[in-house]
Amino acid sequence: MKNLLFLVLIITALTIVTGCEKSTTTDTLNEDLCAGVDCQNGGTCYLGLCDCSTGWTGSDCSTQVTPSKIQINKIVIRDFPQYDNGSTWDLNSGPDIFVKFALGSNVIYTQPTVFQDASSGHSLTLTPSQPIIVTSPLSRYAIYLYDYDSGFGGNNDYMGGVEFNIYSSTNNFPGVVTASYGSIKVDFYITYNW
Ligand SMILES: [Ca+2]
Ligand SMILES: [Ca+2]
Repeated sequence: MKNLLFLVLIITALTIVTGCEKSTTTDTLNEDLCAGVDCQNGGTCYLGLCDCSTGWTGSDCSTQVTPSKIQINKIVIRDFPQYDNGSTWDLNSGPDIFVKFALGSNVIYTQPTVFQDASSGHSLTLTPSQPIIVTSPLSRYAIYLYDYDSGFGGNNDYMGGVEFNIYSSTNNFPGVVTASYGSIKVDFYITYNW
């Protein structure tokens, strides 16, 4: 009988604890403290403070965290100069385009193949075998276009280039960044790492 009473007491105690779980003091406090707190960019409020998603910081998660690196997974050349001072790039055919990606004079990537006899109006899509890594997102990088004539390191026609910002602290981390200048237009498909 004593044992049975003890068991009943335990069950009663458990029921009270379980019953209280849905509305603890913390929940009420959390609701109070989080009233009017608007956490941006997927952040969640806990006890009045925002717990931000990766890549965001600040009291309301509206400040970007500068990525430690940006990966370029794909490059699409949407437009390029049609003529070399009024002449065609090659005698009887379109340019054989390849690109270089650089930081200042430091070439980070040289396309190992060419887009043979490219014609305007058609996008040229380049998917590097390994993503190109940008390690200094706030620096200005550059894309250069060449018409292949006699070897990747040899005498090629320089078609033009663009220096551009691949990242800015207020750009909301777009998946595609466009570098354009004159008749050059190149899209970079990128992902971010922190
Ligand atoms: Ca040429
Ligand atoms: Ca050609």
